[in-house]
Order: sequence, then structure tokens, then C-alpha cells
Amino acid sequence: MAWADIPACSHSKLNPYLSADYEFKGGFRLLTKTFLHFCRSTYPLPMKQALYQSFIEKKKAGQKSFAVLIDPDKVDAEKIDQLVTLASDSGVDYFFVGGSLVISSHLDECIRQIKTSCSIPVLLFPGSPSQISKYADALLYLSLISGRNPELLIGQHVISAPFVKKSGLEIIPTGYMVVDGGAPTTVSYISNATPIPADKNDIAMCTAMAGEMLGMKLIYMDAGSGAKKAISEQMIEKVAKHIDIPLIIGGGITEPEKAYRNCKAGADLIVVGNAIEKDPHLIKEISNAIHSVAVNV
Ligand code: 1GP
Repeated sequence: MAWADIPACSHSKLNPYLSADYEFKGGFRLLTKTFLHFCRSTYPLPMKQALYQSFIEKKKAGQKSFAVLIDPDKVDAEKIDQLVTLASDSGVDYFFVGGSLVISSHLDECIRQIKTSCSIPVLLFPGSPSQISKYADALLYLSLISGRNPELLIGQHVISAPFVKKSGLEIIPTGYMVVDGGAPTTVSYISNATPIPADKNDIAMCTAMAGEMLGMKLIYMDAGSGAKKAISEQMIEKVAKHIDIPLIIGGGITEPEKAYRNCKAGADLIVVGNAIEKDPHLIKEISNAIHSVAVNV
């Protein structure tokens, strides 16, 4: 039945076309069903946002978070077990998994092991589009906004977009900013992009503001894994004051006191990898320091 065939008045008591009324309702249901099917196939269900929502809610409540970074190249099954146990006992909020250069091919196994042993969410922190695993909870969809390398701003994203979409992961657009950490790091070398000079707080501030206005959902400032010098509290404070989205800070953080001061300066989430690889028992101290920052609601 086409729309043009529907009688002008289809109320059963007034309508002489009783059978047409029945047909109209049936036809309408069929059209509704067809329309919904069309919408679902043309416009898939909204992207998952559960983890991002948790970031936003924690930020609103003034709660600081701690992520342990696991580089799949640097851990075996036994080490993962140890990290998961320590992290679970210490109230770690997230695992980040990835690295600027991942050589091994056990990313999936690494994440599956974490997921089967604890309920801490796993976010991919990929150095390249090959570091995608459907077993993770979310993907930090990084655009290197501090650099001028078009491949890391948009090029690799275009190539991997269909694959990323198909993964079913929660995708979190993240403005990634590499800050000079006192010596070349893997990320500064591999990205082929100049890091923001450590004392140029205004450049960092403007870059983060631009990232937010371009639609990034997180800003991640990173001095690079194993950086000699972590990002200064002055730079963190400057950036934090000028953006409303959550701010992640990582690179070269080796002591609980520094993690604490970064949070006081405005960081919402602290990432530590290298120092924990060397001494996994730091997890508890750093976690306590981060979670002790007073809630400022
Ligand atoms: C690196 O921010 C992370 O991308 C963590 O750095 O390994 O130095 O803790 P570290």
C-alpha cells in the first residue's frame, strides 16, 4: 500500500473504509519497521561512550585517576600477572596498553590475560594502526596535534578508519601532545615531529585549546616513555586552566610526589610505565598519592 492510497480519514467510526483502516495500521507498522531498519543500517547505533563518561564524571567530581602503562614488548605472562595483582590491590583505575614501537605480536594475548584476571578497563594507546585489539575496552584515537607530521595528524587515521570502526571499540578522540623530555625519546624519534619545548607553556596551552575546539575529547601531554624530565607543573597548570576536557599527563614520572604535584596542578589522569617496569611495587605508592589529592567539588 502506497502513501497515496491511504484514505483521507481513517478513524474506524467515521470511516466507511473499515478494512482500509486495518490495512493502514498494518501498512504503517510495516513502514515504521522498514524505516528503522534503514536507519540502523545507514546510521549505526551511537558509538560506545562508557569509559569516556567515566572520565567526565570523575573530572566533575574532582577525582584523579591513575593508569598503568603496559608495553606488550616488555612483559611476559608472569609479569602481567604480577602487575594485575598489584594494580587491583592498589585501586589502579585503568591500564593503557601500547607503545611507540611494538615489535612483538602478542598484543591480543596480553590484553586477554589482563581482561580475564581483573575488571580494570583496558585502553589501547597505540603507536600505529597495527596496535588495535578488539579485546580492549577503548581506543585512544590519537592525533599528534603538537607535531606537523600529516601522517600522525590524519593520514594513518584515514587508512585505518574502516578497520578501527569495525573493531567495535569505544573510540576516544585524543589530542596527543609530545613535550620535550630533555632527550630524544622513542615517540619523539618515531613521530618525526618536533616536541613542544619544555618551557613554552603558551604553545602547550594554545595547542591544547585548539585540540579541544577541534573536537578532541581528551588531551594527553606526554614527555615520552622514560623521559629524563617530566612535564613541569607550570605547563600542566597553564594547560589545565584553559581547557574543560580531561587532561592526561605521562612521561618520566618516577615518584609518587611528582604524580601528586601534577594532579594538584590540574592533571586528571597520570600515566606511569617505565618506573613501574623497573619497580612494580611503586604502583601502590603512586596510586595512593594520586588518590589522596583532595576532591575539590
Ligand atoms: C609514555 O606517558 C607514557 O608514553 C608513560 O611514560 O614510561 O616514562 O612512565 P613513562
